[in-house]
Amino acid sequence: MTKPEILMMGAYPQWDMEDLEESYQVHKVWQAQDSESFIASHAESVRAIATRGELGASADLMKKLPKLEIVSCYGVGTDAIDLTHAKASGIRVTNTPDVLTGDVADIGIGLALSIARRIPDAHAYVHSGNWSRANMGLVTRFFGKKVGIAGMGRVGVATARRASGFDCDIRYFDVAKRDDLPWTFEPDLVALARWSDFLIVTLAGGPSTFGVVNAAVFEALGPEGYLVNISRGTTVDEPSLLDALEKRTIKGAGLDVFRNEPGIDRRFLALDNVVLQPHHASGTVETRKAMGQLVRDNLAAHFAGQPLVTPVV
Ligand code: 8YV
Repeated sequence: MTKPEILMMGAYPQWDMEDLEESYQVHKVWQAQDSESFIASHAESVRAIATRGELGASADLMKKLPKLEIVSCYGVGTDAIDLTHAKASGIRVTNTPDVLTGDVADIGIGLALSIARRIPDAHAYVHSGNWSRANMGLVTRFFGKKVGIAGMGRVGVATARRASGFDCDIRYFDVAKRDDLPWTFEPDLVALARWSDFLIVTLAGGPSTFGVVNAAVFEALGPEGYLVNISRGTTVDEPSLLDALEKRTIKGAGLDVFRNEPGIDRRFLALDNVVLQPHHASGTVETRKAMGQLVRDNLAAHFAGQPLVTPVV
């Protein structure tokens, strides 16, 4: 039997690649000299796209593949996939929810601790030999502080639970109050920022959240406030964030995501009040194994005519 053909937009770990190549004919876009002509040369036979959260699949790409049946995304965020086009064209879409929630929430708390307690600076301080000359300057406490969570989806809930373990007071912003949760709902993001010592952004990406964490939010967060972003770079108005960090109208930021990845704005690199991560919140071996398995399970279910495991569309 001939193997179904898959267009892969970016690499997965070796264990996933080996597994996929056993069941499918895999066309690797990222290895092509000229991706346009590479895609065109396989357009008539590709039945699935395997992509990653940040790479997505545009309507343009899908339109080039007349036999396309399914887009399987290695990541929970589908904001870079044109779901409207997929739905209208009968193309199924799957993602990898739940399996990455804990890791992303861990990094939300990890970034809050890292920026407030200045853990990377402390590490550099010990390395530099300065410790024998003087003690490092004092830092800011995290436990017991006011933590505002913007976006009370799976990652927001997991982050709030973790912050509760640090005896933090928690409030959250979202489109609606959730009656199943014990924390205080705040329908106004600026008001949440004004109340918060730490504002942790866990919103889904996409047009409805584009740039909502803006200059007014930073002004409300104030010179003692910290921002943590583990959502998408698109949710934050980045020039305003950079201004606030440079002018120290907020105290600092812990960031896993950016507007332009991996070529982030170079202004970030000159700052001493940030901790930066390379969009790696879900990047543990354990979670990435589970994400890859879910991508493969969805593809296998589709080609076996079975219900999809985690359908989006
Ligand atoms: C991944 C993500 O880093 O789940 C998402 O939406 O952005 C991340 O978990 C990414 O999809 C892997 O490349």
